Amino acid sequence: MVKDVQDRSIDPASLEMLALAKKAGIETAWDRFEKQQPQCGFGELGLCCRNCNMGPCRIDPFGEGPSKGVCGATADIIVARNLIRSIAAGAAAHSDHGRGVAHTFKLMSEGRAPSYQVKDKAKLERLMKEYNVEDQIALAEAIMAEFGKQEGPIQFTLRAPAKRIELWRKLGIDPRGIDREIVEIMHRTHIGVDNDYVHLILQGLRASLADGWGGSMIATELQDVMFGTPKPTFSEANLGVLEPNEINIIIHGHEPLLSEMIVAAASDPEMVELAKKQGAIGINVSGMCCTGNEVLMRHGVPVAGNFLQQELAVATGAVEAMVVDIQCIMPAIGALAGCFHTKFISTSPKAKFPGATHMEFHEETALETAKEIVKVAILNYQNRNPSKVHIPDVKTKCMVGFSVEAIVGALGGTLDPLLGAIKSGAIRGIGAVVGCNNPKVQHDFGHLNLVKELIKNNVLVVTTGCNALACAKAGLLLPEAADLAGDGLKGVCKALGIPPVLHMGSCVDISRILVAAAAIANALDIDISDLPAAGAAPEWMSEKAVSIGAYVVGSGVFTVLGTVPPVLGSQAVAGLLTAGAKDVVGASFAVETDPFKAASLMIDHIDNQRRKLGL
Ligand code: BF8
Repeated sequence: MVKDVQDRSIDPASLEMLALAKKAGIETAWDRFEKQQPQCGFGELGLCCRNCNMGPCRIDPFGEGPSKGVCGATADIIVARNLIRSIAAGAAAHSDHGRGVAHTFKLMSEGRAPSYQVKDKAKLERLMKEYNVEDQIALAEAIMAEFGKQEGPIQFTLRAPAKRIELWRKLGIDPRGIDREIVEIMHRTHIGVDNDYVHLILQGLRASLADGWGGSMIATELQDVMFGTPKPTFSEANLGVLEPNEINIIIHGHEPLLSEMIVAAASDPEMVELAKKQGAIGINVSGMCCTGNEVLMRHGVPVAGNFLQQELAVATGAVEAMVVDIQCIMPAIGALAGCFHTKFISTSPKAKFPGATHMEFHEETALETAKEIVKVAILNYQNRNPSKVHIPDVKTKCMVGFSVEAIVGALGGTLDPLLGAIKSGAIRGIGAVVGCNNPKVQHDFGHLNLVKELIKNNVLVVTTGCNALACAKAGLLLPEAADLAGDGLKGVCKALGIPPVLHMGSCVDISRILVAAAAIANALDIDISDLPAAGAAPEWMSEKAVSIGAYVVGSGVFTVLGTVPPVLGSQAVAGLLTAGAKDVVGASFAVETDPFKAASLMIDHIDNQRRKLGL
């Protein structure tokens, strides 16, 4: 547990704001985390069951108290059920995002969402070919139908190597429709249904695969079609991107359906003119969390920070509006915004918050609503209290936007240079480092130290989500960061002019990493589980991260978790996840809270894989 304010983060902008927050008596997630100590020991071990009203039941981990719930459920059953319910929630969140994007794509294709257009025609055509349909509306219908498919396969799973698909089929975890798998988790974890922990975990993997190769991949692909496939571009990251003399609008959440429109509305000359009339020199839109990643990589919109910085951004006193949609938005923002002039604006029909002004966003009238929101922010500038404004002078340049297409482009149109560098050992392997912040870990400490260790050891890092933002703030997304890499990786980066850490986007864009892994495995004619690659989520906290971890392992990639998942109450479940899974899906989890040791685990795994491949 982090006690001293100066130990809460390693990010200088955050430390500056944390000191200010302490002085001003502003409460943050770190303070609330401390007030929660000690956290429930049964919950931490996954041993609390609330699935029926004979409970809540809890199992005594020391063997002195109850060893079964009222229905007779053991620790193994309770831990497995709790875990896969988290997977269901995480998969639902990603996939509902994907569904929202697919719905908008359908409305756009039918001419009912005029604010949206096709920006990547080539990708649209590739998708139509993949789905074997003749027109855009048929594609939209086929993709919408994926969610409720009663029988498999879902189309994008066919992108996986043939050996992986065969394995999924053999294990009975080749996913059907996303909704189907999530409902089946909720059914099987109801009292008195599925009480075999292995069988439960397999269903968890199946639903997670429907997320990674289904809901998340649908989100990524259709976002690229509507908003453009990211290309390398430069921008800036950290709280210092807020401008003292401009209207600051922060877009926070996940769906670019909203953030794209806010970005467009804010550059409307009418809006800029109105901002000037209010005495501001312009409108400054910046991002937060994954929607920040979306507009960062497509438009170079600067990003104010990652998950644990959302309250610190409001505490700068310089934010006219924080506009949010879904996921990872702290309900605490409402009360905090009330201490400043900041308008906290919720927009999703699915997500309301105490203290927020709700300006509901619908695809049919997207740009109009975005303009109304921007106007509210502009008119709020006059309420800013200059004596409360404190913007840390900390921001860092970053190079972002490495979609798979962009990586292949940077390599000269083929994966061959990358394969050659892996074979020669110049690149030892690939590390996918992703995920959240969590006050259980010193903010950004896990992310940055793990990534730096990997690149120092010639492991090329691909990153998304809040890890990507931590790397952006620390300068690791710049080509110059190659100087921190081992000689082999440094040489490759310098020759190609790329950073040693490639920003691949938001958390749904981990689907890009799956596509890249499948393409590399296919090129080498091996399964994903044979690749010299490993994954990590050093500071994970969300249920989406649980689903991600499950589909990454289910796809064959060894993954190290930096915070302890609530499974240690069952030795059987913990053993299955950290060892037994290797014999089932060819990959397993490790839990390691020390990022340096986590890097060693990943590097050892990569070296083992290389040996097995004869490299
Ligand atoms: O989807 S990494 S804190 S912002 S859950 Fe949330 Fe975690 Fe950040 Fe994006 Ni992902």
